[in-house]
Amino acid sequence: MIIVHHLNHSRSQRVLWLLEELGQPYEVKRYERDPKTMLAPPTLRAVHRLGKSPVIVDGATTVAESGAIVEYLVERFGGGRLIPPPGSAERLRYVHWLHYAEGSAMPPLLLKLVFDRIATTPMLWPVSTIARGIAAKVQSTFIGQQLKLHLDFMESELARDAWFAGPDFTAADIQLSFEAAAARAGLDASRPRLAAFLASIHARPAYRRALERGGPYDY
Ligand SMILES: N[C@@H](CCC(=O)N[C@@H](CS)C(=O)NCC(=O)O)C(=O)O
Repeated sequence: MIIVHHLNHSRSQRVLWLLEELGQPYEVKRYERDPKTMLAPPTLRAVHRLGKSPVIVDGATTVAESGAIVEYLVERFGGGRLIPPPGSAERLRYVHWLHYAEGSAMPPLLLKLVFDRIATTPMLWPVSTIARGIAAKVQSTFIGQQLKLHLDFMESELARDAWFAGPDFTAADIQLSFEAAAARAGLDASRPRLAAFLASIHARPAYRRALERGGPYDY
């Protein structure tokens, strides 16, 4: 039985969802973020030295990093499902999106989260004024532009097909489902295809089952 080491409000929700899509039984071991630091508890380090989620354990095999977990599960249990055929144009797109999610889209989203927090964390004057000034400058000169670039890119790519890799739903769509983060970055009516993508994934029975297994999810 696969064990998913699942942190609340985190990327490991993707892994639960993928396992539900594959119909593969799994056990969820839950971890709660520290409410102040939002970090994972130190107990997660006993599973993998980085102490981050997701991590899965499949018998003697431990796999960390959500993209690697997706590749592992699709190869081991997919039987050709949720991945385009080898050698196809869709397969290359699939590989691109699988890496793009963490490699390109996530860094500006994470920066936004950090700098939003700097702007709202109570601090003594004059540190608060300086910190908020720097945060606002970084947001306006770098983060905002980068997020727009990526959201525009994703929106335009969805003009070709309803799903990222092609006409069929794949595990790359699961890897790209950091919906709350995307919403924080300004996902509104001006990006109808991304909004439709989110509505489509939310309607999938496997997505809903995974939410029931994983608990509260705001990521
Ligand atoms: N690139 C890694 C990121 C892993 C990661 O940073 N996970 C977050 C949750 S979304 C985490 O464990 N945060 C708590 C911590 O860093 O202590 C992946 O895709 O798995």
